[in-house]
Amino acid sequence: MTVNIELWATDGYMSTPDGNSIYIWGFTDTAGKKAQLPGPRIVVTQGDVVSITVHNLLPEATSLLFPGQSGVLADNGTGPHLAEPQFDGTGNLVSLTDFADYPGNPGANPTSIRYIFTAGNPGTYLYESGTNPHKQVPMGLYGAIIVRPADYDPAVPSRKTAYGENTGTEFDREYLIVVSEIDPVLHSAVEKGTDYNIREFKPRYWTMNGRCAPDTMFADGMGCLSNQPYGAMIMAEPGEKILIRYAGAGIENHPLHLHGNHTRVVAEDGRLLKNGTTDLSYKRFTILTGSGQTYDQIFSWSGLGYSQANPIPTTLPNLRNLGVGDAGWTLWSGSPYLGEKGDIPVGVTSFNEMGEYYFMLHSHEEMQITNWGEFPGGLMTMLAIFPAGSLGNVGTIE
Ligand SMILES: [Cu+2]
Repeated sequence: MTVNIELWATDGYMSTPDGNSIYIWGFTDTAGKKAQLPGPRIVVTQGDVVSITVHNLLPEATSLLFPGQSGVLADNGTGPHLAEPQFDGTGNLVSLTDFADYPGNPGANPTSIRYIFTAGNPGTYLYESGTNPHKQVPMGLYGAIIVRPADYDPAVPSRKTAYGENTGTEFDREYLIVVSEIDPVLHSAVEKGTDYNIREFKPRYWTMNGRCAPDTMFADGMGCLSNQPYGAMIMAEPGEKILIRYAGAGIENHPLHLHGNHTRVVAEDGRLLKNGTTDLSYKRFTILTGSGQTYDQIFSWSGLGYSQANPIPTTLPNLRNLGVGDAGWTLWSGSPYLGEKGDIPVGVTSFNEMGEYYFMLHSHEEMQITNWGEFPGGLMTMLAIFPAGSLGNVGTIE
């Protein structure tokens, strides 16, 4: 089928947990709305003809590249043709692909452009600006595309997969984490129209789905983060297969790791690491999420053999030997048993809702877990293990 998507390239503001408000460029899929960070998630099915029209409201030309898609066509009113790099009259590269002009440009080229491609492979992909990308992508003109396999059927467990039936990529819940970084000096220079030397790019904030920790742990669609609609909290029940899709939309590489769990990378850049005879999928504790790359991982939390019959196969320390009184231990439920709450020492605030377990997921480059030098922040979120049967349809991307 044909999927028609309209995006407006416009500006807006993002919030950071330290009270800053940062000017961004980005996309919205609703006319008249401000830009969101990252751009709207695009979820299609393998074989779909995807038509994306970009309306440019920015003060300079912009465009979209679709890494991982082939045969992308562009149409700015003269009919579809193969999208290709654009040069000015003297042979200088002005854009890596066909672009939409900006309103008021005396050149009077169209300010809307349509891109068309067939989603050939399932997987996780980025879309991002191909015009002044060193500036426009960090400003926020990027987003992610999920392509479902052609036989995807969420009602049939063997066909609720990332890459198709019999590829070993079944999942119960899925999460998408798009990482990037922000140099506020660039954003303020673009807002004021002043010069900025990209060679002096020095990030002060790092984002998961456009948010800096601890905002990463807020739910989707929080009113206080109106232009940053996507949370990055991972929630699971024991034994479930959890699919985590990482996408690196920034310039830096980010070593992301999940405490207490190895994940299995089943695909990179939207390509399954397995064919009929060879399985190149691999287990990792830390995944160096490269700039421009995507990683699909599946793991299952079983907690040292946790089961209903054997809830905690370990010897518990005395309460006095636990660090629950210290700042930062506020996710302790008071009970070591999943789904139970117990007494908390006087003076300790517990944010634990129902006896769930928490594991941190963060960048192992320590500077990236700060907000303008202040720890904790940046590329950090949590995996929370909830009691069986308590999560409903949390972790469903549509
Ligand atoms: Cu760690």
